[in-house]
Amino acid sequence: MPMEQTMRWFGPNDPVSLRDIRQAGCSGVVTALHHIPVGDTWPVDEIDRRKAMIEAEGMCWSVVESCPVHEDIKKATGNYRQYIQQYKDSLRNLAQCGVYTVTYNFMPVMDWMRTDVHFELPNGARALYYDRAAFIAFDLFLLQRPNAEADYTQAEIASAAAKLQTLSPQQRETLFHNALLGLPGSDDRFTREGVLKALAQYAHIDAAAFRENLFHFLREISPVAQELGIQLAIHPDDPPYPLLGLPRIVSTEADLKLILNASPETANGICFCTGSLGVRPGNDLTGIIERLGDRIHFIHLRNIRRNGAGDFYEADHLDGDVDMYGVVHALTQTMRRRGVSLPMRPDHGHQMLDDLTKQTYPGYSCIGRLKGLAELRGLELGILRS
Ligand code: DNO
Repeated sequence: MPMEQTMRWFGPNDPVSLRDIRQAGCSGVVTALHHIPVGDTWPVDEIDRRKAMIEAEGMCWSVVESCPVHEDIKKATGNYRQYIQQYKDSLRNLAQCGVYTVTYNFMPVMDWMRTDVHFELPNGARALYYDRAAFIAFDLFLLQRPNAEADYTQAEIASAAAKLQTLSPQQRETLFHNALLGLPGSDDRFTREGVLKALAQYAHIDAAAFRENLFHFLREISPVAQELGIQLAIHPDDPPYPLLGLPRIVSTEADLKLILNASPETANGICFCTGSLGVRPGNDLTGIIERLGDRIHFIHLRNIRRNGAGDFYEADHLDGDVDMYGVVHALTQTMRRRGVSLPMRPDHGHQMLDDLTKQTYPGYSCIGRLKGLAELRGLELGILRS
């Protein structure tokens, strides 16, 4: 049984249309009600309307990505109890409409982080890039986060300073904006003041406290999800290590195990993202599938190429440091054992060909994802037939 092929759609304003996604070969769509403010309940009529749009193009709404978690829940402050209730209400409404897989993340303040969203590859296509020295330069010299120096070695600070010297004022501006790009699916950007304020609110929340906040949330929502038949899929940290002094607790296999053990329902599961987990050389991706595969509810397949300095770029789906053959092989075995077809989306793609002149969400132009999906589909078919 092959994986269910899906693509992410950012809704009616996405320059990539549902028809494009259908033509790419997808039967499922991954989307979210991005226009609903974070924390508000997703109403049934809005869910139904979105679902009808997808079905009108001959596909189904396979996965919600994301139903975002309000910062109050992450910090266990303010109105977090009410936000948890509202989260449960959104799950109830989704189940009522027949949408049963929900992805979310528990990264504080920001979601993914890249320093360059137009990194030019030798063939002229563009990819997303994380340059650690540039990121540190952003943190120390552009954001000027108080006490940031304490998080870095002298050598790191020196190479960040050297990096800054190579950047023109325009490039510094671009770096600043890239690092503060809003959540995917929104055009809002953080301001410097806004970020510093948001970061300061985590000053007293270390990894252990942050983990407790996640576990509390899970113990509240997992039983509800289980009863509704909803599968929750937590997305790993991207990149999978602490940034800007913030705790990150979904970065390793050990983290994932703690999360799965925190609430025993099978509804409490994982979005297995190879591009996020793969950035840490110590993460054994095929081993994670073998050991935690029963709780994988959604799959993001993406490749990355790292260097020894903590930099990485998003490589072709079948090229890079992630052993995509091994990953897809392990996934096919897990699905066979469980008797399920898990939804999979090619995560990100290069901006290439006609898309080079189009304005799309970073990582989510059409042609590069179509290429990735086609390659992955062929890889999987070959594995299934051999
Ligand atoms: C980036 C995405 C993430 C992901 C969220 C899930 O392209 O993979 O933004 O959607 O972290 O909550």
